[in-house]
Order: sequence, then structure tokens, then C-alpha cells
Amino acid sequence: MQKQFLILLLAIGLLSACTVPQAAQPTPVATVKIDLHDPWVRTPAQGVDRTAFYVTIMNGSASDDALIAIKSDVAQANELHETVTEDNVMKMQPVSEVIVPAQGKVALQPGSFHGMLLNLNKELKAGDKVQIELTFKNAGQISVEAEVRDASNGGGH
Ligand SMILES: [Cu+2]
Repeated sequence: MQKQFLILLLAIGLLSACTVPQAAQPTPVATVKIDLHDPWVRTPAQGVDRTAFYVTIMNGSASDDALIAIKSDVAQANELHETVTEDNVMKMQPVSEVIVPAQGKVALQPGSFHGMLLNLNKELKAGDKVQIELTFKNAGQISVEAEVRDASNGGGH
């Protein structure tokens, strides 16, 4: 009985904590500004169940931000990768984040950083639209609609 009473008190405390200060606080000023330009997904090669996602990220804020994750519902696994050249061999490796400098930009593009869509659960063809959710350290989650496109040249991703 005593415990229930305590829980009730806690609940009331939480309620008032939620409602009272909210009315008094000024509207927060947005300090994070991320713009996403030209999002696209490469048309997967015939019979291949993986592809790459590209976008240019512009950071209009005064502090660095970082892309830390991507998510889509067309792939079972969504990773951040970087294409590097070692001993004249191009290969890609997972990265934990892609830094977007303050007042600067970074491009996820063929031969560089990219989002990797692995174990595709849907057939993608040129012209399809794919919803991608990007998670940034500061700016939080931003969703974009990426168009599926054939790569203009055959360069590896
Ligand atoms: Cu990759």
C-alpha cells in the first residue's frame, strides 16, 4: 500500500515536471542546420543484393556534426562505408561516422564515403524512390527520398 502511494506521488511529480516549465520556457532556437543535396541510390547490378547510397551533406551550423547511421526499409543491413585504395587495390571498409565540418560539406560519392545497403529485400530499378533516414550526432534524424539511378560511369563504389 505504501509503495503504491509512493508511485502515485512520483507520477504526480513527473506530470508537474513535464507541464509546468514548458509553459514558461521560450521557444528554443534551432542551432543545428543540415541540408541534404541530391540523394541517390545506385541501381543494383543484376542479381546483386547490395548497393550504395550517395548524398551531399551541408552543415550550416557553427559546430561540426557527424553522420553516424543510415537506415532504410529496403535493406536488412545499412552501414556507413569508405572506399580506400591500398597498394593500388580499391576496397571498402565500414566507418563509425562521417564528419561534416562546421560551415562545410561532405559528399557521399562513388570512390569515397557512401551508405551501404546490404541484403536488399526489394528489387530496385532506376526511377524507384527509396526512403533513407540519416542520423546525425547533433542534428538528429533526417529523412530523405533518394532516387534509384544508373551510375553514369562504371567506377566502383
Ligand atoms: Cu560499401
